[in-house]
Amino acid sequence: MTEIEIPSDHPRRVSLETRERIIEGHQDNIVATAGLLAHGRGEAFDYLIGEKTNDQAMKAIDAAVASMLLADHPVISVNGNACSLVPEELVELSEICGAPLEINLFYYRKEREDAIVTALKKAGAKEILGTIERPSETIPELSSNRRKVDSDGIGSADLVVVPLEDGDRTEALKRIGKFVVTIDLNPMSRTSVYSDITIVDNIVRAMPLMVERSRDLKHEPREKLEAIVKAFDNRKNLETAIERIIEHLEKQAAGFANITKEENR
Ligand code: PTJ
Repeated sequence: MTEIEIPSDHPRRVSLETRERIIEGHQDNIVATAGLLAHGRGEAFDYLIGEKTNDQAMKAIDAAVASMLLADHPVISVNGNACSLVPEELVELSEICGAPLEINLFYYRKEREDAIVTALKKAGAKEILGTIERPSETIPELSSNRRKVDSDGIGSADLVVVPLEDGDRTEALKRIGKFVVTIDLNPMSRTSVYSDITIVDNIVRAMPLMVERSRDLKHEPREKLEAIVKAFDNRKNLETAIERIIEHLEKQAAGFANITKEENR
């Protein structure tokens, strides 16, 4: 149940509504308590990027979607935060790209798994991998609960989408040869740095755009998709993402400088 009614003209309406969704997700067992903190960190970075999807994030979205469409066995890893914020989009993207959804939790509890299954089914998911009764295997050299993966999902995937992920598993997935795509507002996180493609944007904006672009790109020839992925360099992508933050902050600082000049007149 929503705790507050947010006025439609509130300047921070979208951010507050997103926050409410995370709180509700926590009350419903979908989001881990640490997920509330992770969301707050995300909010802070979103402020720094100007709460808008920039040109660089759009390039990363295209490369991510093209790589998913090219993959033999892409899989989308779902955690509590992603499920609470964008359940319908996860299902849509999964269907368009033929990428099954796999629940993979850092803070595993059976109640959380059940709550996420219910939310994904409500959003239209027909098949959900990664649940306790499914055949599983372990990612070597990873101590967290995330090491347990579905044998028909992440276990045999060539590409894994890991939105809002912790660094350890991204590194472990890379070690076993997976192509990793992530969505992370922090361009300096270990996940951002280890991934092959990092979309530096809020998942609530990036996911609907990924759905839209996957619908468009699905009809493009393989060569065009391959060219998009080949032209993408994640190091440069992250450098540009940080430059965009600096540009945004410089604009903000210039705005304050002008106000001060006006006041001193
Ligand atoms: O549901 P579980 O048990 O699997 O746990 C999920 C969390 C998110 C708690 C777990 O993966 C975790 O602890 O992640 P971290 O290490 O806090 O990393 C999450 C990353 O996601 C951080 O770099 C945040 O800046 C980023 N982030 C948070 N909210 C958003 C985001 N990125 C994009 N969109 C967001 N809305």
